[in-house]
Amino acid sequence: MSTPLERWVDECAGITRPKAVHWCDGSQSEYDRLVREMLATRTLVELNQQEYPGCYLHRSDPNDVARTEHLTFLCTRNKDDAGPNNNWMSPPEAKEKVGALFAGAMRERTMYVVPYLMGPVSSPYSQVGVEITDSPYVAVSMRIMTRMGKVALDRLGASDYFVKGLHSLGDLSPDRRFILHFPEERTIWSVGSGYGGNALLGKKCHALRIASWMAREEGWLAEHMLIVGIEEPSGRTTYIAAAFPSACGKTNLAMLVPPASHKGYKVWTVGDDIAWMNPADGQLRAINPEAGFFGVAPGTNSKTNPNMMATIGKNSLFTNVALTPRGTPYWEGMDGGPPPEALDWQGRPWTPASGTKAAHPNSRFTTPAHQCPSMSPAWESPAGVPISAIVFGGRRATLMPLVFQSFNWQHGVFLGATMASETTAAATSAVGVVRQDPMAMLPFCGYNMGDYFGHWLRMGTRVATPPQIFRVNWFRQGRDGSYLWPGFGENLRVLRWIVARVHGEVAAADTPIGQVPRAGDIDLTGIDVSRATLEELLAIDRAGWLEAAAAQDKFLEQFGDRLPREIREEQAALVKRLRA
Ligand code: OXD
Ligand code: MN
Repeated sequence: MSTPLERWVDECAGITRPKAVHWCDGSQSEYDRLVREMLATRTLVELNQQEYPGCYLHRSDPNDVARTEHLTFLCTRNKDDAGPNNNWMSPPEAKEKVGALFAGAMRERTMYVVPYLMGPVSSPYSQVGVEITDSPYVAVSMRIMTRMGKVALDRLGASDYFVKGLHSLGDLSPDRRFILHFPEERTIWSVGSGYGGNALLGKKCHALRIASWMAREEGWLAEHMLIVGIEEPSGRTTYIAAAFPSACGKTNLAMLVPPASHKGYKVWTVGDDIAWMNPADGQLRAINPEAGFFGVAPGTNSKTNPNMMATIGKNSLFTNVALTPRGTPYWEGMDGGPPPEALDWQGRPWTPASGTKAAHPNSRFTTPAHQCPSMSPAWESPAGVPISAIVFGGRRATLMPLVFQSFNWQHGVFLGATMASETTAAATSAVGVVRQDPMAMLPFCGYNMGDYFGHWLRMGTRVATPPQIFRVNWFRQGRDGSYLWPGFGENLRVLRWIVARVHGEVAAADTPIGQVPRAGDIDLTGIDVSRATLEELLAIDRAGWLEAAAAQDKFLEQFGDRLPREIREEQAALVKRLRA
């Protein structure tokens, strides 16, 4: 008797017609063999093995370098369930249109069956998924990003409860690229892209879009958040989950190194991109469903993120970075400045005089989390870590203060729902445009965001001690375009205020937008930030806020009667306070 998984694999093979089917066991020998095969086909290029042991470079198709939000769809029976925040296709139309692209798509290729586990091995919150793919690059990347192979099959047994992901590179043409989600069937279809966010289906597709749907049905939260523990000299550790849009510094914050002025502090990394938070014992407890980091390379160096530099020195895949004559990777902002010559991300000769970027702005590394020196001893804890604070942050050159706190849970949900941020190179659209991005989930929420806000509101009543909610902005600029706040390790000073608030150890000033620190309560010793600059960073520009409120209003109105009354009331109350 075959299992539900075997039957589904047979069904997919019947459609895609691969020349061979390989079931991944997740072993090192299997990984090594796939790497050797990809070196032979030039899908991977070996990096200098003395300096970067076990590291390889992959150059993607130049048209396939970032998430393609306009080609990403929710396929729910009822269009309103996908909401104005998602592109929608009806399931029958999607199956007909995109099914045709899968027909015979693997004829010349091997089909890899990749069972994976999202979450720690023995956690009750972990989930099994299986990705079928014709890309060996995807198969090896999934071994870094998830617990892959036998461990997942053992957990699944003969059950039919797993997320099904079918992926084919197709012909890599954006004209025949679709990333489809069928949350009612817990199924994902992705064709025409090998890019991480489109093709490593455990990540955005499963752990956010499908999981957010499941989370609403089951009473938990699947969020685009890093998770960190802040350990103070007293030994107390406080866990924070923080949502920032793609390429806005989640990874750097998750691996923050306390500045020299902060002896005795430690920042422990639990996760850098996704948090699954479940109510337990009156709190929200978070696990990181991933096992690796898929980080943005440009700007990563030993000042911005020394822990990441230590992590990626071995067993890592680099995608679309430049290659130096020494066989080492290079990207803009790397230590030591640009090499005199290199091959750029497309393999073309490059020098600093070329006037182009050597690495693609969204070039990435894929690297195992356990190699990171700041990994928390609790990062694989089956029960997760207790979350005391939730932080929402965007990239805003103006207006948004360095930090403030919500008045209560409902107001905090409103603060998340009205987040806006400047767009980045992580998706193929204009960069630097302010867009509303609630909870940093606009590209990842697998259902109508009006319902999502309602779900968030309810979650606050499901735990006796819900986390306290904050907004932050590290990216304020002065008139000359320079950053007002030093960021990176110095962000610990802001996290300290958050921790002190959570424990009831510091006061705050009530303002129309929320509770703002008194300038004396953010420690400035040892940094070159004047009291006047800090005051500017914490000031409330009422006229600017009224303008922002109008943009928020327009965004929220799209959700019509799916928008919870509480969010509408918070919006009206904000405007009233600003006008008072
Ligand atoms: C990511 C993203 O890759 O958010 O994490 O785009
Ligand atoms: Mn992300």
